[in-house]
Amino acid sequence: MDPKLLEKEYAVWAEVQAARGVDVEAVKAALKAQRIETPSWGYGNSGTRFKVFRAPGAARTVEERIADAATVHRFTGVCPTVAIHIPWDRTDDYAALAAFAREQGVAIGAVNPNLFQDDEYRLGSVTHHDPAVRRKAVEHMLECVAIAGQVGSDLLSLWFADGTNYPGQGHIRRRRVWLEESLAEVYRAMPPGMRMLIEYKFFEPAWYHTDLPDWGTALTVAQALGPQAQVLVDTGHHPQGTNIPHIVALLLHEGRLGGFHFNDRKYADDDLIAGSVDPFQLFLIYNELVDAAHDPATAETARRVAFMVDQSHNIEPKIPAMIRTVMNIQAAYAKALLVDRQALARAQAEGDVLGAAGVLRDAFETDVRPLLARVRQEMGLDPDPLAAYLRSGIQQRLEAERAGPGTGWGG
Ligand code: PSV
Ligand code: MN
Ligand code: MN
Repeated sequence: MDPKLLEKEYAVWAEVQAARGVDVEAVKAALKAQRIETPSWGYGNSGTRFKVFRAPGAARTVEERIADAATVHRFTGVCPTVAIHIPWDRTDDYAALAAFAREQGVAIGAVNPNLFQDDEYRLGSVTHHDPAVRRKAVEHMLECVAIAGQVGSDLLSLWFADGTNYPGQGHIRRRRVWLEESLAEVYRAMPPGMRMLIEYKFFEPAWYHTDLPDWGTALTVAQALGPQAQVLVDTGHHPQGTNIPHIVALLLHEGRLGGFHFNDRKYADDDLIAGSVDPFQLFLIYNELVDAAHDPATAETARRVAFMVDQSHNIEPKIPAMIRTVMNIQAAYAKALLVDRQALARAQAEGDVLGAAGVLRDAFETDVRPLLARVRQEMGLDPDPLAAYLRSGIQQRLEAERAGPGTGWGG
């Protein structure tokens, strides 16, 4: 857009919002301070169990995945860390990998052990009936605690595929005891300040029962372990119709909301671009976070929440998909910051059902693009990061440089 027109559009926007009582400068400051972590695995080739399509220019090595995360950070300004998955991102020298990331302009964030790809894990990892398999799983998590230390990360992010496919296949309570025992050993190995984020998922790959199927189960495990254990909410990991903003509010109340894996879905764990299918849900999640940030009882928990993306871009170009993701998340946060919290509290206190719902709708229906464009300009960025990336020639360069074999990881 013509810069003069952009300027005018923002001026009118800011005037209207100020007249509504919005502290526009505070909103801009919050948006500039927002941090979103992108996942290394979102930059390599991925697919479904039917087919992996090779995307021209997709990252093939851990260095290329980190470099692509750094590119996303350069265009968006709010993605200074990248999550790694071990062994997909395995290397001989993690200190050197961290230094490489720093040179690129990012840091390594959450370390994700992989407890689902080895043959030994066919019947589970930390809940396997064979102590030798549980040992292997614990050793791998301990290795990831050490890796986190070497790369300067304070987040260990855990997801387990553990579960059973048939009634009677496993002893559910015994498996729970093994899960807690295994995690307790890892918990004890974590240095102070490191957090263990426990992710749940209601089904897949197990079809009859999953050992960590929901937020309540993850919460009770975290509570049994101690204050450094918290729950990770992956937005794609719930049954249809689940009220995720409600879960977010309750975990904040318990002081146990550790982080998110943002993505969107239509049916199950589809791993689509966050905010692409249900932007209203993403807004309502951020509405709970902003509300909690204003409440002394929950502010500290809200401040430490790790906002991470967990997506696989199977048919879309990876870096543009990640930039789009970040823009969608920024829009959701911006709208949540615009909620008139006094009007909302008043409507709630008066039992004004439509009034309260209307306050949220008003914020959600506000066009925040002029605001975000301005925020980016003030951060020294292009007001439209996606268009800027597509114009930059980087994609064409990557496609030329990375032509040839290699799918990223696993072959
Ligand atoms: C599992 O579906 C999951 O959401 C976990 O976070 C994994 O670590 C990630 O996907 C990548 O497979
Ligand atoms: Mn996830
Ligand atoms: Mn998932």
